[in-house]
Amino acid sequence: MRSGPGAFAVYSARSVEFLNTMKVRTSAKPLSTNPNLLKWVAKIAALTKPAAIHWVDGSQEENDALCAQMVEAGTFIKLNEKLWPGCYYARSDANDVARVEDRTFICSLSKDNAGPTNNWVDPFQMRKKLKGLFAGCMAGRTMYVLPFSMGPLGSPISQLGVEITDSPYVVVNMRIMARIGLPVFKEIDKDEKRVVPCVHSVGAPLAPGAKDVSWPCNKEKYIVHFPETREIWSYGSGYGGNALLGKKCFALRIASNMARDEGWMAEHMLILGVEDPKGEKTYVAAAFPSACGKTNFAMLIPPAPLRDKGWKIWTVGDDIAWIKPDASGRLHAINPEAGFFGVAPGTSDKTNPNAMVSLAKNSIFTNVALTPEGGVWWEGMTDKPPAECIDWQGNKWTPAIAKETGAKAAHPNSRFTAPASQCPTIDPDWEKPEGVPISAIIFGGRRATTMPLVYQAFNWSAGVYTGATMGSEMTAAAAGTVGKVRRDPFAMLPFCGYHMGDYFRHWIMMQKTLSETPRIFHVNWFRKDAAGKFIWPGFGDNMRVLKWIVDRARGRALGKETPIGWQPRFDDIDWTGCDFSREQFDALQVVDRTAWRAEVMGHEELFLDLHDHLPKEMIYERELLICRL
Ligand code: TSX
Ligand code: MN
Repeated sequence: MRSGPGAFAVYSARSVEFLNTMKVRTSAKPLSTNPNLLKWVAKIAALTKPAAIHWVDGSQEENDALCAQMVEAGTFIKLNEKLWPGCYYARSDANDVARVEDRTFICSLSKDNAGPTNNWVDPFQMRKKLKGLFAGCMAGRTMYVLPFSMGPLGSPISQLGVEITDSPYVVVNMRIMARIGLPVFKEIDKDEKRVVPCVHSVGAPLAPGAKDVSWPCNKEKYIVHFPETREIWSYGSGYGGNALLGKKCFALRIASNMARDEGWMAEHMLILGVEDPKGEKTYVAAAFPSACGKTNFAMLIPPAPLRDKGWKIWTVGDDIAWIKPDASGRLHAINPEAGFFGVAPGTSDKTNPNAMVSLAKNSIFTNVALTPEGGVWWEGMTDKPPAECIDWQGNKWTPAIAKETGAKAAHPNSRFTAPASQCPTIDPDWEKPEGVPISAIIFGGRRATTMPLVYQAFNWSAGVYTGATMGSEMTAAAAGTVGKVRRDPFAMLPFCGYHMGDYFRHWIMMQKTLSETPRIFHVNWFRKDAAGKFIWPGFGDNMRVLKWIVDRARGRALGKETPIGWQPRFDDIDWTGCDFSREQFDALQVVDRTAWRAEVMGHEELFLDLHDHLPKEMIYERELLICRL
C-alpha cells in the first residue's frame, strides 16, 4: 500500500506501540500486517477510545455471531426462519431514517472546487471539528475494522477501502453490499494499492454500565468528504448512505474525484444487458433521479410475446456504475456493489418479481413493518394488507388505523439489503474483472408533460446536454412545490464530489479518449394525458423502448429526426401483444414547441448557477436546440 497522503495519512509515530499497549480488549488480533493500516487503526482508536477492536474477517461464523449479538441487544429481530430464511429486521431511530444532504460536506481545499451544489467547509476547520466530535465517541463500544473492495476483488476497475465503524449493523450490511474481510486484507497487505480510509461512528458513547438503546445515533450529524486526501468521516447516523460508506460516499462522491483525475467515470447508474433473439447481448447504463423505478428497470421482465421471441434482460447493477475505457477505447462498466439497498415500499411480485426473489432470504430489512408470523410487509407489497402488524416505529398498525390516521406501516424510505447474487436475472458476467461493454446510456426523469417517451440525442455533446439538463417532478410534498421540475444533472446532484460544471466538462472530455462513444437516449415513463392519467403502461412494456434503443445502438432501427433528437415512429416499435394506438403513441411522443420554450428557460436557470465552470458546449447545444425549435 502506498503511504502517500490520503491512505491512512493521519497517524503518529508512536501509534503501533500504542496499539500493543492500550488497555482495550482486542476481540481479534490485527488481521493485517500493513504498517500504515496498523498505525491508522491505532490512531483512530486513540482518538475514539473504543472498549474493544474487532478486525472483520467476513466469515459466516462472524456474521452469525454479530447478528446474534444484535438480536440480544434489541437492534435486530430474527425473522421467521421458515418464511424468511437468514433474514433480520431492524427499526432505526425516528431521527435517523434517510441520507442527510444538508449535513453532507465536500471539504476540498478550495470552495470553488466543491461548487454551488455542495456544502463546503474549510478542510482545516472541519478536521478540527471532527477531532472534537470523534474524541472518545466510541467509548464502551467495539470498534470494527472493516476492509472492503468496491467491485470484484482484483478487478483493475475496483477500489479498496477500510471502514472503521462502531456499528455492527454497518458491518453486516456492508457484508452484503461489498466484498469484505480476509481476502481484502490480503490484497491490502500484498499490493501497493491505495486504500480509502473511512471513519464512521454513530456518535453515542456508552458510559460504564449504561444500557444501550436499540438504535444508537446522534442528533448532530456530519457526513464529510475530503476529496484531495480521499478520506471519508461520518458521524451521528447509522442509516444507509450515511453509514455504509462504500456506497454513496466512496463509490460516487470520492470516486467521482478519482474518475476525473484518472480519466474514467463514477456514475449513479444501473447497468443491464439486453439479450436479443440471436443471443447477442447489448449493455446499457441508465441514470434516473429518485422515485423513477431504477431498481425495477434494472430487473425488468419483458412482456411474454417479446420473451417468446428471445428477448431477455440481465441485471448487472441497480445503482452505481464505474465506467472506464479499455485499451481499445471502448467503455466498460462494473457494478462496484455486491448487493441491492433498495426502497421497499412499492416493491412487489407485480412491480419487480426479481427483487422479491432477491430479498427472500439472507437479507436485512430496515424500517418496514413486522407481521405477527415474524415476516415483513410494506405498502405496495401485496394488494391486501395484513390484518395487523407492528409499524416501523414499533406501534400496532391495522388497515383501519391507517385509514383513520394515515399512518404508514413501513417508512417511505424503508429498505431491504439483499445479495445481488440472489437476483434471478443476475448477469453471468456481472463480476467479470474487465466489466461489460457499454453501448448505450439512458437518462430519464419523471415528467408529466413536455418530455416524450423516448428520443436519441444527435451525438455525444448533445447527449451530455441531455444528461446535464435532466430533471424530475417532485411527487410527495417534500421540500418544494409538487409538480415543479427539479433539475438533477445526471442524477448526480447529491453525489457529485466536485463542481458540477467541471463534471459536465469531464463528460465532454471523455469523448476524446474513446474510439467509440455509447449512443445517448432520454426516456420518460411518466407522461400524463389531459385527464392526468399515465399514458404509457411502463414496467415490462418498457422493453419495447429498450429494444428500439439497443437496435439503434447496433444500427438496425430507424427513427425520424425531430428538434430534440431521433425519435421512433409508431412502426419502429415492436407492439406484439400490446394494444397501444398510433394516436396514443403520437400523444406520448409529441414535441410541443411551446412547452420546450419553457423547458430551455429551465436549462438556462441551471446554467446560471454553474456559469463560471460551464463548458461552452452546453451553451452551444442550448443555442442549437433553440434554433431547431
Ligand atoms: O418502476 C416503475 N417503472 C419502471 C419499471 C421498469 N414505476 C414505478 C415508479 C415508482 C418507483 C412506474 N410507474 C413506471 C415504470 O415504468 N410507470 C409508472 C406509472 C404507471 C403506474 C401504474 C400503471 C401504469 C403506469 N398501471 C396502471 O395504470 C394499471
Ligand atoms: Mn441511488
